[in-house]
Parts: sequence; C-alpha cells; structure tokens
Amino acid sequence: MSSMGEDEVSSFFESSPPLKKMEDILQKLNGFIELNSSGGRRIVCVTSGGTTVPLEQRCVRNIDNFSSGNRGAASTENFVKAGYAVVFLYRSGTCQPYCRSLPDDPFLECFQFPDNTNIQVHASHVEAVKMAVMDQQAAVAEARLLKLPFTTIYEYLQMLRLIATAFKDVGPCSMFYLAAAVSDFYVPWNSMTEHKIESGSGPLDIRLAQVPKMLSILRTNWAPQAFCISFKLETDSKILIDKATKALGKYKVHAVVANELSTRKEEVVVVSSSGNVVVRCDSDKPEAIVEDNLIRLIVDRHSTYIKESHT
Ligand code: PAZ
Repeated sequence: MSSMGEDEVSSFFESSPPLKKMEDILQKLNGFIELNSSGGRRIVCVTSGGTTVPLEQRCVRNIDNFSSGNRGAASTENFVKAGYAVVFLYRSGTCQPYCRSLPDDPFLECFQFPDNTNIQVHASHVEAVKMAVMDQQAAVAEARLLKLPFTTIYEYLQMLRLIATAFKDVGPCSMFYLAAAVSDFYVPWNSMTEHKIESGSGPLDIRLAQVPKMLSILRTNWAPQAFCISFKLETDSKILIDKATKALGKYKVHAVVANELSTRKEEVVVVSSSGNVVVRCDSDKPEAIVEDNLIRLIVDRHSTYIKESHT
C-alpha cells in the first residue's frame, strides 16, 4: 500500500475517539484465541451488520445502512458447525447467531405466564427457543463463540485492528470473513460538532470524507497470513462481478463474495483467482440457506490454503 494510504489510516486512528472498554475487549479476545489456537482449532472473525456514522460527538443523529446482520449470524452458525471458533464482531441490535428462527420480538411473543410464579414458552415457539438456547449455550460454553458489539465506524475499525493484530500469531489457521456493510464516508471526529446540530436555520450541508480503505493494511500489516474473504454489494447486477474482480486484485484478498441487494439471500458469486463460482441455497430443502453452501466452499478453500502454507 502507498504511504499515502498508510498515512490516512494512521490519521484516522489518531483522531478517533478512544475505544471504550478496550482492556476488557483485549482480555476476552486474547483468552479466546489462546484457548482455541492451543487446541489447534481454526479461528474466524465474522463481521456483521452495518456501521453508523455519527453527525455529532454527543451523538443524536447518525447515518446508517440497511444491513440486518442476517448473513453474519447465519455464517457464524455454519462456521461453528464446521469446527471453527468464531469472533463475531457485530453491530449492536442486529441479527444474532441461533436467533434467526425466533420471532422478531422474541420476549413478547415467545413467553406466557400461566400464573404469577411461572413462565412458559408458547407451544408454537418451543422448538425454536430450545434450539436457540441450547446451540448458543453450547457454542459459548465450548469457547467457540465470542461476541463483540460495535455501533460506529470508529468502534468497528478500531476493533477490527485489535482482532487482526491479535490473530497475527494464529497464522494461516485464522480467517477474516468481512460481511459487515462498512460506511464508505464519514464525518472526521475533529471536524464534527460537539452538540446536537441546531435545526430551524434552513438546509443542512455536511461534507463527508472518505473512510480510508483498511483492507490492504489488514492484508499486508495486521494479519498477513490470515485467509481473507471480503464482500461486495451492488444494486446494479451489471457492474457487480466487475467490481468484485477489481476488489480481488486491488486488496489481494483470497476471495470476494459478490451479492446483489435484492437477491442476496438466494445467490452469491464467489470471485477468486481460480474462477467465479455461483452459490445458491439447495432448492429441495425448505430450511436451506445460501450460507450452508457458501461456508462449505469457503472452509474447503481455507483447508487448501492451510495445506499450501505448510508446503
Ligand atoms: O446483513 P444482511 O444479511 O442484511 O446483508 C448482507 C450484506 C449484503 C451486508 C453482505 O453480504 C455484504 O455484501 N457485505 C458487504 C457490503 C459492502 O459492499 O459494503
């Protein structure tokens, strides 16, 4: 990466508000990595949901995006099933692993009180709640799942850097699966107003700066041996594959998962130097999701990468 790019990245971090509870995050992260890598388990960081861009330092308003976190949550479940330990870096309030089949407002819809001392799960939700609780508790108890929440672009990028740096010693057995929808534009902290933006004085002009691209620095400096999968979303299917192919070359990731907004739950294309593979969900299984086949493919590619790194 050019030193221009590195300078932008450094000044982004230098001017970011300090990450809250950094010591606590680092302690959890290092404990999780040590436990899993000493047992020879592969570790993946799955990023999920969208970052926000605050407009005020004492934030009242922000710019957000559409991402539900469904891809990241579903992928996490599949990675755990495939034997991985997952650091789930997710946007607060978005979809969680093992909760995808629960109703949107689980607490209000799932439970009932037959009397004042008992709480029961509605018969219609028993199976979904049982599976969610058991799978989530097993993943956490076996130290297979560490959940780390973020909200803003500042928190996300600082946490990604912490994780990547902590993954450095895991080498080729580590992976980044970057499904989060990360803001491309932001308001630099130093040029952001402290207090709530006043209304009543006409239209609001805000100048957004470009968020420095961190993928190259992740690949070259933070965790150069990690297997790295990035995502490309477009709304115009005509430019999708071209954009994904360009990202593959530019950021030197191992594959780019290309998806179009309206069909993202049915189909993705894995773009890599070995060609493009269309991945869909199995149409003969009603419960099937595209992530079942996607993660199978990514895990296979990761196995080949690990083998090749040892020769
Ligand atoms: O979070 P979700 O399931 O609603 O959507 C997933 C997705 C489209 C955010 C993800 O597949 C993706 O493409 N992430 C990268 C987006 C981007 O190009 O910034």
